[in-house]
Amino acid sequence: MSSKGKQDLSGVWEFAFLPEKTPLKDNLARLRFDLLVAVPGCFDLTPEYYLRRGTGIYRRQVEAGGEMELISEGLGLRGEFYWDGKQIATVDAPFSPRVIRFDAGKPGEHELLVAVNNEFDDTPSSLFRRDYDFYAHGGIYRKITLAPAAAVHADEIKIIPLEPEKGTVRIAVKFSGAVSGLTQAEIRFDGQGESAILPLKDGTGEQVFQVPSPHLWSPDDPFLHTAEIQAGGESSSIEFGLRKVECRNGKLYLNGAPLKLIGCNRHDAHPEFGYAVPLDIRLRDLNRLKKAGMNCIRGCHYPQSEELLSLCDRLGILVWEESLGWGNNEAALTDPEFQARQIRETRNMAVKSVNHPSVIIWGFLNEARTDLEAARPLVKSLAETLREFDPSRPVTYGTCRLAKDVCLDLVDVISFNTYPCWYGFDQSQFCNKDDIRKNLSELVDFSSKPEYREKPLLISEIGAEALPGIYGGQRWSEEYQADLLETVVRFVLGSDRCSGTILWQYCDTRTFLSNCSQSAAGGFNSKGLLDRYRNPKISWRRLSDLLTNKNTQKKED
Ligand code: ADA
Repeated sequence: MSSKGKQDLSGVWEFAFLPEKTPLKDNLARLRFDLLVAVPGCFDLTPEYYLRRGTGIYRRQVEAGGEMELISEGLGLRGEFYWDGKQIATVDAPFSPRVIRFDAGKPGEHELLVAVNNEFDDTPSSLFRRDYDFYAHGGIYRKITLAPAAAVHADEIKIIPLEPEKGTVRIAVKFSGAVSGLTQAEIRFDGQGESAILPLKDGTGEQVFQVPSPHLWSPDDPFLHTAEIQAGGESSSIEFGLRKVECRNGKLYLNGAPLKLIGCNRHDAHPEFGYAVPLDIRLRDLNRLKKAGMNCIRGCHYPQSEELLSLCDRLGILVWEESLGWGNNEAALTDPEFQARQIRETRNMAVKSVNHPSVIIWGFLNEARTDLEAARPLVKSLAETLREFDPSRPVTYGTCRLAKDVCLDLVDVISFNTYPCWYGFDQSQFCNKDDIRKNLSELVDFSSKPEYREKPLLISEIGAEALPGIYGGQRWSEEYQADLLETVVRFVLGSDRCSGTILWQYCDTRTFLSNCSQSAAGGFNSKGLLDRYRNPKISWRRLSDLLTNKNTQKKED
C-alpha cells in the first residue's frame, strides 16, 4: 500500500551460475559469485554466459527488518527467493508479478538471493515451451522493490469507468492483513475536495463514485485522474482514465466513436537486453509508433510491464494485453495444471493492469489448437475469469485456425492471425496483391456469418520476413514486405467490417535457430518493420507516409 521506506533494488548485484541439470540446493554453499551484473538484466546475454541454459543466482545485501514486502515485477523462466539462506518464495510463471511478504528478522543488513532458471520444461503444464517463436531468456526481467509490509495490504484495487463523460466510476477494493476492525476506506480524487467513504466488510468493498471535474482519456487527449485510497493508516495513489471501450454491431467503439486499430505486435525485447528493456528504448519505441500514425500495440505474447503500460497511458497508445501462450496443443490445453496456471496468470494479469486506460482488450492463448473441441473448456474458463473480474473490456485470442476455429463464440472479438503470400500460399517470388485481398475478403465474409457478425473483426497478425538490406521486390526483400503490408493496411482502412489490423511485427526479435516451428534467419524473426536495433525498413517508411497522409495522391495499383 504505502511507498514509505520503499527500496528499488535495481543496480549491481553479484552473480554465480550453475550449468543446466545442476541442482541449486546441493550447491548453494559452494556458489562462486565471480561476476557483477545489472538487475534488471538477462544473464544469458552477458558475454560470460551468452545463450547458456542453467541457473543464474543473483545476490546482494539489503537493509531491512521486521515484516517486509518484496515485489518482483517479472522474471524468467522460473525463480526462487532466499533471505539469509532461507527460501521465502518460488515463482513458476515467467513475466508475472509476485508480492512476497516475509519476516526479515532483526533490523540491519541481510542477504537477498534470487535464483532464476531458464532450462526448458517440456511437460504439458509448461507455460514457456522450447518451440515458442520468441527467446526463453533467463534473468530478472523487471525491477524488484522492497518495503516495510503495511499492516493493511491492498491486494486488489479496481477503478472501472461506468459513464466516463459524467465521471462515474465503480471502485472495488480487497484489503488483507489488519482488516478486522476496518469499516471504511477514504477516497479522494485528484488531491482535491472532501474524501468520499467506501464502506468495508472483512476488508472488501465496492461502490460507485463521482469523479469531480471529469476529463475523458483518449489517444488524442490521454488525461489521467488520480484516486488516493486510504485505509488503516495506509494509502495508495492510483492513476486511472475515464474512457469506455465497447463492442457493438460488429465494431469496436472508444468513448462512443467507432475505433479502427492500426498498429504492431510488439515483443518487449531487445537483442542486447532481452526482456529487461531499458525505459529509454521503450519510450523511443512508443514515440516512434505514435509518430508513424499508429494507435496501438498488441503486447505479444505475455503480460506487459507496469512501466510500459504507464507509458502507453501517458502517450495515448491503445494496448491488447495477453497472458503467456503460443501454439499450445491439445496435451497442454487439457492438462489440469496448465489450465490452472493459465487461469491464475490470466487473472493476475488483469489484477495488475485493470487501472491502465490504455489496455482496451484482454487476450490469452495465442494460436492454441482452438480448432479442437478439447480447447473449449479452457477458453471458456479464461473468458469467464476475465469477465468476472473486469466486465469493462472485451476478451479475445489470436487464432491461426481461421474458419476451422471452434471457439470463436466464446469471445467478444474475432482476431485472425493470417499470412497470405507468406505461409502456405502461392510461393511466387513477388507479392501477389490480389491474393492478399482475396484472403482478407474471405475472412471478412466468414466473420459476417450470423453467428459472428455482431463481433468486431481484427486482423491481429499479418506480415512477411524482410532481411535488412535485401532489395529487389522478391520474397525476403524489404520491398516485398512493404508491398504486402501496404496492401493490408489499405484494405483494412477501406473495410467497414474490419476494426483494424495489428501487423506482425514491430521489430525483428530473437527466437530459436533450429527447434522452433518457424524458420528464423540467424536466430531472429525478421518480420519486423524495423530491424532488431529499430532501424526502419522500407515498410516502416511506406506505412508512416500512408498513415500520416504524406502520399495520399498515390493510389492502390
Ligand atoms: C505466429 C505467431 C507469432 C510469430 C508469427 C511468425 O502468428 O503468433 O508469434 O511466430 O507466427 O512470425 O510466423
